[in-house]
This record gives sequence, structure tokens and C-alpha cells, in this order.
Amino acid sequence: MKCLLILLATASSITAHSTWQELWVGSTDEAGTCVRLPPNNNPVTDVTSNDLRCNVGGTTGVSGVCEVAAGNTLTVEMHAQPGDRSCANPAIGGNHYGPVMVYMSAVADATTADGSSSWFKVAQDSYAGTTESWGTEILNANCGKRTFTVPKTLASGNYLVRAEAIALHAASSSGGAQFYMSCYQINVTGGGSAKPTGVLFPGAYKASDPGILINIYQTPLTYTAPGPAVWTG
Ligand SMILES: *[C@@H]1O[C@H](CO)[C@@H](O)[C@H](O)[C@H]1NC(C)=O
Ligand SMILES: [Cu+2]
Repeated sequence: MKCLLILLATASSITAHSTWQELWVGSTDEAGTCVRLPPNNNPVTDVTSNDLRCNVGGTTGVSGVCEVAAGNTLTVEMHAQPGDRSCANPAIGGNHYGPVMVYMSAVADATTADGSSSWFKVAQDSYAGTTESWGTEILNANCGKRTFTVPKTLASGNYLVRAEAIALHAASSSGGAQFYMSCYQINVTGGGSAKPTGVLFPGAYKASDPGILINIYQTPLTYTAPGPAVWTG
């Protein structure tokens, strides 16, 4: 019986895991052409690991670079299973409640950058008091898509874009938070002169941060997502 329960628990957590897989530039679907795709949909749970940058294997680049004009939008897209973009399936299901955030990092060459450079936050959906307001639930309501504007003032050049969802359903014990991230390789054109300062991964998060070690089932619940404030240009 115990084995069966463990099997069931394992099965349900696997079906609930997810991966950031696709990217849109404005209204153009670039699919998976410039993503460093993680090997599977398992989360990272160690905030001190280099895997926190761009997921397992994510310090190594791919050949594709997506080009975006400063001031245009990018849309990162998450789904549970590889290549399954069906809106009928939750992007991140299984009560994987938590914030959704996007970071960028200026790099010399997006195809070779290892993610050790500093990251500034460009988008965030955290929590606003209801289950539906969790970033992950907003993502589910939008078929896994989160759109943000590349600030018009941002300096042109190569960047990594790091999309992240943190699932907090088991975050009341240390190491229980689940980090899902992928990095996209981007070339920003027509930008300004802004070079925002940022944070490092690992380093930006601690296992004991109130946005990472938290019982999200407590009432009333207040929540502050980890990392720096959003930079909007
Ligand atoms: C980025 O875009 C600029 C402007 O179009 C171009 O000169 C440069 O070669 C591009 N770099 C990469 C790595 O795509
Ligand atoms: Cu999961």
C-alpha cells in the first residue's frame, strides 16, 4: 500500500511538472528555435546550483538566436509535455501555485554565454490574494503564455532571457520549492543606452527567502516573490 501511494504521488507530480519551451517575437511564433531546452520537465530544487541559471545543461548554448526590436514584445510559453502546445492541458497543473518571472542578462554572445552574468527582472506575476491570481494560474489561463515588453531604452546586443515559474505547493519545508526555468537566446536591435544592474544565479535566492520557504495554504496569505524589483526601462 505504501508503495502504491508513492507510485501514485510520483505519477501525479510528473504529470504536473512543466517546461518553458517556445518563444514569440511580437506576433511571430518562433517556436523552439532559440530556446535552451531542458532535458525533461523536472524542477530544480537546489538554489545554490548552477542549474538555477538556465536549468540542467543550460549553461551550454544552441545555434538559434531570436531577434527582437527594443520596444517590441516577447512571449515566453510553458507547457507540461514536450511539444504539446494544446490549450486544453494546463501549462503547469497539479496545484503548482507560485510566481512567474522573467529575467534578462546582457551577454557578449547568446550562443555561448553560460548564464554567469548578471540578471535583471523584466516581468513578474506574483500573488494578489486569490488562487486565480498566482502567476502560474494566470499562465494557465493564457495557454502557457506570458508576454512582456523589451524596454525601448535597453541597449542593443545579445541577451539571455530567463523565464521562471516557482511551484510552492510543497514549499513549507526547505528545499520543497520547485524552480522551472529555461533560457532563450536573443538579439536586441534598435535599443537605447540602458544597461541595468542585476543579480547572479546562483546567489539571488536563498532557500530561506520568504518567497521560497513558505506555507502557501496559511490564511491570510501574503506573498512576496523572490529576486529584485522589475525594471521597466
Ligand atoms: C544582432 O543584430 C544586429 C543588428 O541587426 C546585427 O548587426 C548583429 O549581427 C546581430 N547579432 C547576432 C548575434 O545575431
Ligand atoms: Cu511538479
